[in-house]
Amino acid sequence: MNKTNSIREAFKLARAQYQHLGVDVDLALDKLKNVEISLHCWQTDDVGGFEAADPALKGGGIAVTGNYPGKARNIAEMRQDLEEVISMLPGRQRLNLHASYGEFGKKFVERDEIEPAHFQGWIDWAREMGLALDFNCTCFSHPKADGGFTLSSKDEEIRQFWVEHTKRTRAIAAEMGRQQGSCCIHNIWIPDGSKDIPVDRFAHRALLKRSLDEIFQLDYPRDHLKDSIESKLFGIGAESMTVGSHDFYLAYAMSTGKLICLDNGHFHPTEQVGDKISAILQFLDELMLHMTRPVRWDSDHVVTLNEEIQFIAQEIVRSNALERVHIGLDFFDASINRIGAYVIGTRAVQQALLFALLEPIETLRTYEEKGKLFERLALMELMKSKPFGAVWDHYCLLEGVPVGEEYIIRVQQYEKRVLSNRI
Ligand code: RNT
Ligand code: ZN
Repeated sequence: MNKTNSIREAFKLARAQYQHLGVDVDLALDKLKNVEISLHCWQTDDVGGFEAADPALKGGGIAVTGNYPGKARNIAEMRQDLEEVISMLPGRQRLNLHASYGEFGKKFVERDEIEPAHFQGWIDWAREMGLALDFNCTCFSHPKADGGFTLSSKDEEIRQFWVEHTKRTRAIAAEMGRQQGSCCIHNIWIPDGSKDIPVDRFAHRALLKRSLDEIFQLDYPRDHLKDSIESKLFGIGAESMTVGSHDFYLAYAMSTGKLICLDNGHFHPTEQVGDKISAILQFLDELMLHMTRPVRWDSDHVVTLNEEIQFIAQEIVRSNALERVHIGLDFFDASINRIGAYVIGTRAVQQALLFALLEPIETLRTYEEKGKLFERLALMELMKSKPFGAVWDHYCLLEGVPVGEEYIIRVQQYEKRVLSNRI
C-alpha cells in the first residue's frame, strides 16, 4: 500500500473507532479548520524588529538565547520565511505584528511618530496571503524603556511618550482591521517592574491605570479593533514587582470591557491557564491567549503538545468558546531552525485542539453528573491512546500540507536553499 493510501485507510479505521465512542470526527475537523491561530512575527528574527535602534536591547525579561544561523535580517526575508511556514500549516492563520516591524525605510522613525503608512506594506502583503493581522505596541527595546518603567513611569515625559506610542499603535491596528475586514486585536504588554522591593507600588499602578485610561479614550468600531491587556508575574530584572500583574489587568479588563491576554508563561508554575478560561468567560465576552512553553520560568520555548497546552485547548472546547477565545502564539527560540520552530509550535496547538474536539464529551459529562468518577477518569485515559494521529495525518493530507514527518524534510530543504545563504 502506498503512503497516501495507508493514511486514508488508517483514517477510516480511526473514524470508526471514534464513532463507536459517540464522537463525530468530521464535525471535529470542520471546527478545527475554522480556528485561526495568530502567528507571532517575532520568532523569525529573535524579537529584533527592523528599526534603526539597537535590536539587542530588550529588557523586561525578554531574553532570546541561541544563535542558530538563518534569522531574518529584513522584512523581505521575514515575509519569505512566514510564507514558507504558512505553506506547511493546515487550517487558518493570522499574523501578529509588533510595532517595531514597520517599514521605516532608511529613516529613523521614533515610536511616538509611527503611522498606518508604515504598515501599509504589511496590510497589502497580508491581503495577498489571505491573512488578517493583529498588532502590538512595542514598549521595550528602547532607551526610554531602560529605566524599568514605561506607561507607569513617574517621569511624565517618559510616560507621555509611551502613551502617545500606544495611542498610535491602536490607530494603526484599527486601520488594519478596517482594511482587512476582520477585527485586529491590539495587545498591550509592558515590561514595567522593579528588581528590588519597591515602596511605591501604589503610585506605579495608579500611573498605569491613568495611562490606560488615556490610551483608551478614543473608541474605534469594534469590528476594526479590540484591545487586550497582558499581565505578567515577573521578568528578569523585574523580580520583585511587575506593575501590570494579573490582578491589576483582570480588574481593569473587567471594569472596562477589554480583553485580558493570558500568556501561560506568566503565572506561577503550578497555576494553570486552562483553569482560568471558564472562570474569566463568566464575566468577559472574549479573551486572548499567548500560547508558549515556560521551562522553569517564562522562557518562551517552542510550544509542544504537552499537558498544559492540552488542558487549555480542552477548556476552550469544553466551554464551547472557540469563538470567544483568540489564540496567539508567543515563543522565541534562537537555538533551533526558526522556521521549524513555528511549524512545531503551531501544529502542537492545532493538535491540542483536535485532541480536545475528539473528546467524547457527552459521555464524560454524564459520568460526571452521575458521580461515576472512575469511569470518567478511565475514559479520559483511554482517549490518550485512540488513533488521534491518524485523524491528524489525514487532515494534513486533505489540507495539502506536509503529512507527519514530511515537514522535517521540507524545513531542511528550506534551510539549505534559503537560510544557509544568510551569512
Ligand atoms: C513578554 C510578553 C509579550 C512579548 C511579546 C514580544 O513577556 O509575553 O507578549 O513576548 O510582546
Ligand atoms: Zn506574551
